[in-house]
Amino acid sequence: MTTTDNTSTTTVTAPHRTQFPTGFLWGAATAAYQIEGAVREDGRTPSIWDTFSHTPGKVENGDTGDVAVDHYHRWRDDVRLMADLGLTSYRFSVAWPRVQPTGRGPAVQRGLDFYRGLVDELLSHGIKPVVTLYHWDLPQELESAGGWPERDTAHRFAEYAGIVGEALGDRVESWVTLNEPWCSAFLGYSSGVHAPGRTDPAAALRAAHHLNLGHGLATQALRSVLPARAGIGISLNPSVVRALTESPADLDAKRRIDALANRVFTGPLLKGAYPQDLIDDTARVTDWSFVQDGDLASIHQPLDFIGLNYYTPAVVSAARPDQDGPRLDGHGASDHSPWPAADDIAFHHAPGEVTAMNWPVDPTGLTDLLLDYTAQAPGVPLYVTENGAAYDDVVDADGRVHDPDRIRYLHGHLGAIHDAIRAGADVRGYFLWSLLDNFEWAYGYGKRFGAVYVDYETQARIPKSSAAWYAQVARTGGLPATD
Ligand code: IFM
Repeated sequence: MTTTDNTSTTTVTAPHRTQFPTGFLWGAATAAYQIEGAVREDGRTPSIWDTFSHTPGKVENGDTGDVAVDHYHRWRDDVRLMADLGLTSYRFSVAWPRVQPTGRGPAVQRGLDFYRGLVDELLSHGIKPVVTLYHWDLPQELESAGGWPERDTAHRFAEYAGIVGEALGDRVESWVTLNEPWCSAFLGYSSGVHAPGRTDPAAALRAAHHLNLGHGLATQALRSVLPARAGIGISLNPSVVRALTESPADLDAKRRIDALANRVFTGPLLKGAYPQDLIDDTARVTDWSFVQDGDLASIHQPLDFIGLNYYTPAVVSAARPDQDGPRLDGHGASDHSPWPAADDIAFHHAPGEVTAMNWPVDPTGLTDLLLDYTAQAPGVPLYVTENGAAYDDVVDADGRVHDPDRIRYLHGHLGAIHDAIRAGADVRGYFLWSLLDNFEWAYGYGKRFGAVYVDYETQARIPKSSAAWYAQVARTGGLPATD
C-alpha cells in the first residue's frame, strides 16, 4: 500500500510490498568528465566540456573538470567504496578523448588500459560494469569540424564504439550508447547552457537526428565485435510532461513538449519514424532534409534494454501574459530556449518540496514513466539508469554527513519503481545518481548529488547517511518499513 500526501512528496511503503525481484541490480552511476580529472594525462585531449568550462562565464564559479574528484588516480579506492556499499553494479562512462583523442583514427592504448583496469577491479569485487560510451564529452576536434549537427560525427561515434567494444567486450556485458541525447542536442546547441554552448535551434534538431543515427550505427558496430550475450541499450531522460490544466491549449502545449523531449528519440528508436506532428511543429525552424534515405532503418535497431533517467516531472501550459517570467524548465539560465519553435509554452513548478536544484520531488512521475515505456516497448527490459537528488550537504562537527532529505527522496523513488514492477513493468535495476559528489556541469561543484561526500580540498570521501541506508537496501534487496 502506498499513501501519498496531496503534493505527492511522501510515500509510505509497507514492508510486505517492498522486496525487489531476485537479481535486481543495485547500482550507482557516474560520468567521466564529472569525476575523472587528469584531463591532460596519458594522451587525453580536450573535449567540448574542457573548452566550455574554461570559457569565462559558462560554469558557476569558474569551475572546471580539470581535477574533478580525481577518480583517474583514486579509482581503486572508489571501487572499494562501492564494494563497501554493497553495490552489485556500477555504471560509468568512457571519455572519448581519452581513447581516441581527435575523434578519429587509432586508439590510445593507455586510455583503454585505464578502463580495462577499472573493469577488472569491479569484476574482482563482484560488481557488474555497465559502460556508457558517450556522456557528453565530444572530442573538441570533432566539434571544430561541426559537432553533432554534422552527419560525420555519427560515423565517428560508431567507429569509436567499435574500438571500445573490441577492447572491453570480453569483460563487459552491458553497453549504453548515449546518455541523455536530449541534453546533448538541446542544451548543447539550442539553449547553450551546456557545451558546446551554441544557440541555434535548427542545429539542435540536426544534432538530435545525428545522435539518433550515431546510436544506431554504434549499436551495429558493437554487435559486430561483441559476443552474443552482450546487451546494448540507450539511456534517455524523458520528460514526464503534465499539462497545467485540461484546456485544449494546455493539452496542446503538453503534446508539443512531449514531441520535442521524448518522441524525437522514441519515434525513430522504437518505431523507425519521426512523428509527423514534430515535423509540422518545427517547420519554421527546419525542413528535416538532413534525414537521409536509410537513416531511420539504421536507427531502428532492436534494443536489449532501455535506460531511463528520472529526476522530476515537467508541468507546461500555453503561455499567458500573466505567466511571463524566468524560464522554469530546470536546465539552467539562458536567454535562449532549449525547445525549438516552442517559445510560447510556459513551464511551471509543481507545488511542494524541491531539491537543491529547485527540482520538485515527485516519485509518481517515475512510476508513470516506467509504465509508459512498458506500454511503448513491450518486452524490452527497463533500467533506471539515473535517479537521485542534490542537497546542500555539510560535514558536521563529528565529521559525518547527515542527509535525511536524500534518504526520503530515494525511499520515495524506489517505492515508485516497486509500484511500477507490481503493475507489470520489467525493471531490472536502479543506478543512484551519483556515487560521489562531482562536477555538476554548468553548476560546477555547487550541487552535491553523491551518496558519498567529497571534500574538494583534500579529496577525502565521506559516505553520507544515505550511503549507509542504500547499502542496507542493496544488501537486503528491499526497502525498510521506516527510515
Ligand atoms: O549530473 C547529471 C548527469 O550527468 C546527467 N543526468 C542528470 C544529472 C544531474 O543533473
